[in-house]
Amino acid sequence: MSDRSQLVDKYFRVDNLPHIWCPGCSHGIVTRALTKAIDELDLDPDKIVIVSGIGCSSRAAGYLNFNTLHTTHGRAIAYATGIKLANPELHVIVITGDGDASAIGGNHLIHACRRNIDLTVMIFNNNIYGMTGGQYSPTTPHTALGTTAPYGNIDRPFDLVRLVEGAGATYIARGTAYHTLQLTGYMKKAIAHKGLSVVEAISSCPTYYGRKNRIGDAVGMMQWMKDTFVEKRAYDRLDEEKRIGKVPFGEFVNIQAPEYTAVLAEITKRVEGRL
Ligand SMILES: Cc1ncc(C[n+]2csc(CCOP(=O)(O)OP(=O)(O)O)c2C)c(N)n1
Ligand code: SF4
Repeated sequence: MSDRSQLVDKYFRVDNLPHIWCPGCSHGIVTRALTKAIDELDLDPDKIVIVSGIGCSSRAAGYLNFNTLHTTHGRAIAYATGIKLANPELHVIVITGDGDASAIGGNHLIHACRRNIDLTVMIFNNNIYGMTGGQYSPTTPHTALGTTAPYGNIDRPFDLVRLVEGAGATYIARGTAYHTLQLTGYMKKAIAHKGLSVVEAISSCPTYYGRKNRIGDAVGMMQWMKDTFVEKRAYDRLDEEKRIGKVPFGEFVNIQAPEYTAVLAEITKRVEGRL
């Protein structure tokens, strides 16, 4: 197991640093949690492929020293599906933002869940489009402010956990950049899981989401995560009234179901045997 600085030397392309993230952006914390999970699982880096879309979060792929593919906005899961089908031995991990995954890429997300293909999808959810200047996304809370919602967001947000559960994902967890130990644990289980796994990592964008919604700077946003997100077991014990303004984090789904590439290999074997 590696310590903090060893993780950077071992898993980051130090030549590509410094990164572009704003001071206080927690995408870096989430990215580090991912490398820690990979380290603790002791996986062969050559067998890992990181695929990202477009957004501040998706820039993580450029900093990580694995096989990486920085693709187009919303299409990371489509590329990842192709990679996994071509070489099912690989651990294919998608890094995507809330906008990338659930707006332009929403259809890819739900259909990958439905197929239960063995991909791990890490959604860095900062509740806003960071890269393009703070427009509201499908996870921006109702009434929250964004550059395109100056009077408050009139849309109702997706609950990503419930969305992917409904679509058929077989491992689902929500963690936060504040509760990093737990987040790393969920990432480990997601990567080790056979089937479509999703980890929603609550991240913070102090530059747009924090500033526009007067949550504050980096420290203010950490405090907000600490105050808002409650471990599922504790949340489940709360009275209805005390749940107001709180969001549960933890593991929501962990089930086994036939995995897409395995089913495809089985069918291929059967068909070829008949030829
Ligand atoms: C086809 C296409 N449409 C729009 C864009 C512009 N664009 C780039 S990143 C982005 C949003 C990113 O937001 P999110 O996925 O939430 O990631 P964040 O930057 O917040 O980490 C958009 C709309 C694009 N690059 N390509
Ligand atoms: S704009 Fe927001 S999401 Fe993008 S790097 Fe800055 S703080 Fe992070």
